[in-house]
Formats: sequence, C-alpha cells, structure tokens
Amino acid sequence: LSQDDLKKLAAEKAVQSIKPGMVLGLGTGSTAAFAVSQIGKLLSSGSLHDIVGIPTSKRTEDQARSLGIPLATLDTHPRIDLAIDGADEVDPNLDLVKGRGGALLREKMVEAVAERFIVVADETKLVEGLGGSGLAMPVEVVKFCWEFNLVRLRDLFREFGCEAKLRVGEGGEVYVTDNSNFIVDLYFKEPLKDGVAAGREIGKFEGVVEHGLFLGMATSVIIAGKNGVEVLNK
Ligand code: DER
Repeated sequence: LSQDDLKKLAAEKAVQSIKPGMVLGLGTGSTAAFAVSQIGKLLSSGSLHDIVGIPTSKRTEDQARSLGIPLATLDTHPRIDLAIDGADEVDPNLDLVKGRGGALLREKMVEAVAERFIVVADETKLVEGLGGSGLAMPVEVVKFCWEFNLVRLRDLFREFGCEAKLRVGEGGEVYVTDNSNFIVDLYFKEPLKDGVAAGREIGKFEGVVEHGLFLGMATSVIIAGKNGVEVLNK
C-alpha cells in the first residue's frame, strides 16, 4: 500500500464516525482531503445528510464547495461535533505538530472547540517526541517585524539547536497564510522536552499569532500502517 493508500484508509475510517445532523470541522492537507472527498461521496449517495462543514482553509473550502458540502463558519456554528484533520507529528500522548500545510490558525480555532477531534495519519507521522521529525514546527507571525520574531523564536529554542526560516512558496515568494500572515518554520535538532512550556513561551511573544503545537486536543488518532488501521484513544 502506498502512503496515499494509507492516508485514504485512515481518512475513510474517521468518516465512519459522522452522523446526520453533525457540524463538522473539515481539516486541511492531503489526508484530510481524502476525508472531505469521502464526505462528498456519502452526501451525493444519500447515505449521509443534514451535515454542515466548517472548513479550516480556503483550499478545503474550495474542495468542499466543489463537492456540494454545505458550508458555514464558526461565527454561525461556534459548536463543532466532530473535526477530522491530519497531522505532521503524533507523539505517544497524542499531542501533535500541525501546520506544515500552512493552515494552523484556522485548524486550531476549529479543532479547539470540537467535541471530538479525530486525527488521521499514516504511520510515518508517529514520533517519540514532538519536534523529533526534524521537519518544520510552524509558527504564524504578523508581517510587521517578522524577522524580530524569527530571531527571538530561534533564540528561545537555541538549546535544541533550533534553526528558524521564513516560509517561502514554490516560486520563492514569501508564503502568506489565509489570514494574511507569515510563517516562521522552526527546526529542532532534538525533540522538545516540554511541549506545554514551549507553547506557553512562544505564545508570550507579541506578534506571534499561533503555533503548530496542538497539545491535549486530539480525542483519537487513526493510524494506517503496514499492519492495517489502528485507533489510538486518549
Ligand atoms: O498543515 C496541517 O496541519 C496538515 O493537517 C498537515 O499537518 C498534514 O498534512 P498531510 O495530511 O498532507 O500530511
């Protein structure tokens, strides 16, 4: 099975938890896109009805709209029954790193108020400790004096051998989020010892909008791997 096959398996397993009448948080990224696509299929076949989706990015909004999924926002639907989304890292406590898809702010707003938050991932996302993948841990910052914030974010984690980079798009242009902010990606040489403390310290910096540590938020994680699909519960 390819990584995409595994992502699809995990996503479709999560969609089985959807019931008519639910308000759904629709995640962002390639795994979440499989879930959105499956929801669209179930709606058009009539086996699912009376649901409304709260998208976590403009691109998820576009995908959901193209599939005829009724959409709304947190303004009109402040309570979410079930959110389904991917993750970049999942540690043994089901704490997450998210945001490599650039949607961390809207994802966190939606997933923080979801009654249930099911994370869907292939087994490559499992880590022993957050930051351990050596890949980006994103921080959304305002454009104003982004470099000032990049420097103090990097210095905050210098004991972890932190490197910080302003995210750029394919064409080399600076990446701008759906919320007109920039992203500073942090790279650690070793996993964070205390994610809660890290998140708290990052949040103290004025001009830092949100970070990719999603701690204590997932209610279950569906991992698809070579041994099949496994559901990890809090
Ligand atoms: O940006 C995000 O938070 C995405 O959900 C990301 O973490 C997972 O993306 P993937 O499903 O494409 O790996």
